[in-house]
Amino acid sequence: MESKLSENERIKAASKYLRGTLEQSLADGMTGSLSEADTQISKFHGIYQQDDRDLRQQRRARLLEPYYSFMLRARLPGGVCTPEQWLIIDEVGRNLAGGSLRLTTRQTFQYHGILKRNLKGLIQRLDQALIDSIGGCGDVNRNVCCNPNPLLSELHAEVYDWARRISEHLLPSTRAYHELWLDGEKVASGEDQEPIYGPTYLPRKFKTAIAIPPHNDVDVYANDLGFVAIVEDGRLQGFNVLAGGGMGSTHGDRSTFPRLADELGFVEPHQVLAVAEAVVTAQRDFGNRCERKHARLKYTIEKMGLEEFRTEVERRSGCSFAPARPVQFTDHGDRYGWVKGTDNRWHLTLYIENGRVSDTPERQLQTGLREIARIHQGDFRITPNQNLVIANVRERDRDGVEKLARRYGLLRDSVSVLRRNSMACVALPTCPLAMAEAERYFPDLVTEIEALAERHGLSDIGTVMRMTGCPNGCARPFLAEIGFVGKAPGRYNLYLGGDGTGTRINKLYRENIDARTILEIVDELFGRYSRERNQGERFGDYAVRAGIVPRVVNPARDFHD
Ligand code: SRM
Ligand code: SF4
Repeated sequence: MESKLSENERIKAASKYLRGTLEQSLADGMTGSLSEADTQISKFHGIYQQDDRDLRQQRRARLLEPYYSFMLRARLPGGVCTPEQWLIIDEVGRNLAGGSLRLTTRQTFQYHGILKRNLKGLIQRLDQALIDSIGGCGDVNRNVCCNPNPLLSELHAEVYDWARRISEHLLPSTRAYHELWLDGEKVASGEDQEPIYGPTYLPRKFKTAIAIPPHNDVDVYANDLGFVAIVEDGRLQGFNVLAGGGMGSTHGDRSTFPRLADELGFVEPHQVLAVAEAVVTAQRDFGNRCERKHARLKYTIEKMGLEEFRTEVERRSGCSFAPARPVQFTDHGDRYGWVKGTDNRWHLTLYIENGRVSDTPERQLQTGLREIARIHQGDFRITPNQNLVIANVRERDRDGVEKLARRYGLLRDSVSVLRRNSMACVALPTCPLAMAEAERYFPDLVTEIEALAERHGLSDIGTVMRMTGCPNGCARPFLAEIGFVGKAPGRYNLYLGGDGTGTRINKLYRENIDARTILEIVDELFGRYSRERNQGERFGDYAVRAGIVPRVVNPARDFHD
């Protein structure tokens, strides 16, 4: 029996290449929201309709419609922007959005709390900074991540250029964005074309990242499409291509699971765009368009089998994969403070707790970064761990940048390694899918875990801890050594056993536990770890070696067991 296409497929097909009825929805002053179908189409333009969940009940009781506002996610390949762009990004956040910025786990920034009437002006102002939000969300290729490692300056520039080119190559080509937001000339929708995507785009979101070993800050194995740079004698030889990674799952649903991407093989740089396009079109044609829960590339590969998928990509791209080259990753976090690149430029990585750029009574992060942008001659790089690098600072400008960073409290030397290696997703109050708090609660939990670490003589451990408000996995908790995943208000599933390099999926240890139980468990396990660990052994490796959790080898089979 043939299955029915999902509702999203009908909406995309009827959208006339992503126009939908957005023009009318935006003009409707009677509501702060868009029509139901337009809330799906707006995502392709980088826009999510949300409502403040803290206010839901109160407003319902007063018979008011939810407090609607919008989140906009920009496209910023490799997370790189200039100081001039930063100043506009900052200004837009203060004037047209909720006041602050949010750096994301995919190296871009989001605004929350944008009112419908301000959307167009906001997009136009960003356009003046040459920043767009096309494909920030939606069933297309999203922001392309790229290792921001400034140490290897020339190599970073070359690899970053590939991130930019892949992003451009896989952009939707519809003129809808220009027409709707930038007053571009109207094109009859029938004349639009999508040579790569076709009129119904992809079955589901699609993510691409490039890593430069030994650093895996981008968590390359969590992406639908990954490129691992192969460097010999300081020169880029090509890339190992990976396909089929992803984090999203549903509690208790064994047909969904996080998955590490598989190796397809090695290609030379000139083959990158053809291979990227072939992976995308194979997913376009073979992905599941009936059940969105099973529509990501990881499920397509599980169903087709890796060999058949590889052959399909080779056929479409005209490239033959050579055997993947051996690679070794050592970490998937950021390196903080000042470092000097191979070209003698300086780079300062700042810790930004959970990516939230705002002024607080303790530190004026937003103001400080604005002041730095006013004097900075290099660039800014958002990291895949929600932090920020003030990059390419000349020797003679270093003191000036450092002085401002100190004045506004941006250099948080006393922050523990544990906290620096932790991150949380947005969750409440804006995320409609959150089952529990993450960003607003995690810093407090980390404080309590820091105290436990200290009690057991583990103050210097850099255990990677991540929290999300639901199992969609936006802070990639299933790659953490300790992952907390929201189950219900105040309750989390606890996962253990990531390897600290983003190359092993962790395993459920306890389900649906509250903060008190979490702390009791961590206390006990840290005690055991401090007594029984081998020299240099990470907590996640210890948890697997000691049999606290089994090693997850095949998540499709044993993630939920
Ligand atoms: Fe995510 C949905 C926030 C990275 C997996 N994610 C959402 C939404 C848009 C909720 C929604 O659908 O309405 C969240 C908006 C919250 C808010 O109020 O801002 C949201 N995701 C985020 C961000 C902002 C988290 C953060 O704290 O930084 C990240 C934005 C990245 C970006 O700039 O593009 C973010 N999301 C991720 C990642 C990490 C990554 O890509 O490396 C993942 C796991 C990897 C993956 O895709 O498998 C991720 N987000 C999801 C999923 C599950 C997808 C799946 O295959 O099941 C959803 C839900 C969905 O798509 O249905 C989701
Ligand atoms: Fe929302 Fe869940 Fe993503 Fe957190 S992990 S931002 S709660 S969808």
